[in-house]
Amino acid sequence: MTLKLNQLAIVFVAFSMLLSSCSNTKAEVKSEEQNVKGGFPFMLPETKPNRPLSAALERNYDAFMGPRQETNELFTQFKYTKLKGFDYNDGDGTISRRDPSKIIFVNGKYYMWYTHRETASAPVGVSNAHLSNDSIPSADWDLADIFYATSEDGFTWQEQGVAVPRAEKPNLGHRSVTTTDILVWEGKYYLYYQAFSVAPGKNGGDNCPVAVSYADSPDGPWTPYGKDVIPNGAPGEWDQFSIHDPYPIVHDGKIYLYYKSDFAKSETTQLVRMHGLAIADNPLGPFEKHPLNPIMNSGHETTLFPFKEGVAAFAIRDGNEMNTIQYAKDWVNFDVAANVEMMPDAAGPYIPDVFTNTKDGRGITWGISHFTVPHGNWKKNHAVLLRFDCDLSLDVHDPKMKRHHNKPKIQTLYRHGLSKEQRQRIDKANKAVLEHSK
Ligand code: AAL
Repeated sequence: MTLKLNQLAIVFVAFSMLLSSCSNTKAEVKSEEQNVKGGFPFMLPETKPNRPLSAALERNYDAFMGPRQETNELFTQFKYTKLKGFDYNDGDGTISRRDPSKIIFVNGKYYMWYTHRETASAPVGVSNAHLSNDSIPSADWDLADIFYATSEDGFTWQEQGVAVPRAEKPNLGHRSVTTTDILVWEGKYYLYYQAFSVAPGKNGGDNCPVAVSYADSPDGPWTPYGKDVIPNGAPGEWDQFSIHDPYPIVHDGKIYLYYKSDFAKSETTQLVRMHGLAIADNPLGPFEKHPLNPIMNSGHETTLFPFKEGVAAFAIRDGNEMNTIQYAKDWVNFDVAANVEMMPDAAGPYIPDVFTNTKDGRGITWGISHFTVPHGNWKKNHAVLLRFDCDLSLDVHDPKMKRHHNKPKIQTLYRHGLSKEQRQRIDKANKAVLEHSK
């Protein structure tokens, strides 16, 4: 018996020595192969070099579609153009247009839908919702209807009027219908939108479910389905109060509807915005919420487009990964694919293949977005629509859109100055330091 054990021990020691010599050999082999003489090459290899790399260089090749911003198809600059065709009463806050839908091209024209508010006075603000009433709006998107406009070139638009009006009291959406997006499915048109039955802010937050209306033509008439299709989450869940920015795309023969929710607000914590996904076989539901929700940890309004076999998404001004363009090969698990600047708010892109169930998304080059409080005067709070152009397309290569960064004017930085309290705190600290050094 002891003999057997000794033999086993010898075999074991021999085997582990062999192993370590192997792995060493492999590592030695690896570094030998990679032991490219000298430092990292001056000309940045377009493909990942076979040499030891730092985490940052590993990431530069693994996390991005190109090692340079120029060759990263999901990196772009954004360029903005003022639209023709919309009047805002000299920006006095009584007319607002915001949260545009995706754009579709039908019968030789571009169509878009958006939130339209025309009220006697400017909004009092979500935090002053108690001052709102049947004619005074709380938020900029309160007391609103869904309007639509058409265009031949995407720069000059003709406002066509109301598409989906507020519902009759007490029906869902009788207070305000907003933040809509379009789906084209089996030749019919569907508009999903936020349906408010209480002034935003009056029931503790910007709380609403999502409803839908349908039509045989983009010019309507639109028939309201009359009940919510993306309900709020169960009590205690992240999306229990708000389902915002419904954004349907066709994938895998189904409707993938992405949405935002505002949550985690408390006495001491600010709102968090994250995105979820709900999937259905039929535009009128039932929609099944994805068990991994939230599926994006950053962003505000939803903007997505099919890209290659996956989907790309904008993560604008909220969250640890804000100001990024993200990519999910499986349409669920997103990674940062580019860091960008001056992203369009509430962007509604023109996406030719968004309803084609494509397995090879070609990307986007333009769309319509909004800009809130354009004059910086909250007493005249409203939003305006504007056009954005970019190069997030596999079929366009515009070097001007791949420039590394925009240079803001110094006034922009000075306008973003310290508050009186912040300056007083610094002055007090400086004084203490001086006192101390005497
Ligand atoms: C927007 C969107 C939703 C919110 C409000 C109006 O930016 O996220 O629509 O409810 O703000």
